[in-house]
Amino acid sequence: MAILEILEFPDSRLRTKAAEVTEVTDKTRRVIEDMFDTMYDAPGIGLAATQVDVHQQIIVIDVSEDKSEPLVFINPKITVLDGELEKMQEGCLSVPGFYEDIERIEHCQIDAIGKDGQPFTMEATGLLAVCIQHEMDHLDGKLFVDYLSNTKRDRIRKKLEKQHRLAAKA
Ligand code: GNR
Ligand code: NI
Repeated sequence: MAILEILEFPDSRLRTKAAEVTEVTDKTRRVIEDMFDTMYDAPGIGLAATQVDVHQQIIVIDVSEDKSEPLVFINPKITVLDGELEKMQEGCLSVPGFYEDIERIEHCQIDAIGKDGQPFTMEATGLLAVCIQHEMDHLDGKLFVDYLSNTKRDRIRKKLEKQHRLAAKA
């Protein structure tokens, strides 16, 4: 059991583009275990490796009520199944304390590799679809605040920078 440090906006490491995983090894599975520990502890419904400063295309998600449905997506690819957009309030463990409405694709298909190294396909709607898109953005160096106005994003950045300064002094 290892809880990893979650990088926070505006940390420039969150802008790193994750590399494809070329082979799923025991080391990959150890990172995945630590990511689940970190996500459940936070608590959150998803976590991208980028957020724990591991720049490989790995996502963990659990959107179930009782935290009983862990999902792993390695090298995920998204296909839009329905162009419709849905607006949902999003938060992010890397932008703690801020919540904003973001539009995402409502219905998509994900092709990925599982922790066993086997490719699989999954259809997603609702919160799961939103969460997958949010996590895939992280792998691409993108954050939900990037969809907001510059004014709003700057306000969030300044508040978090102030918190980080205060935390560093304590
Ligand atoms: O825990 C999280 N909740 C959430 C809610 C709405 C839309 C996306 C998310 S993901 C977030 C955890 C996180 O930051 N993952 O990167
Ligand atoms: Ni996030």
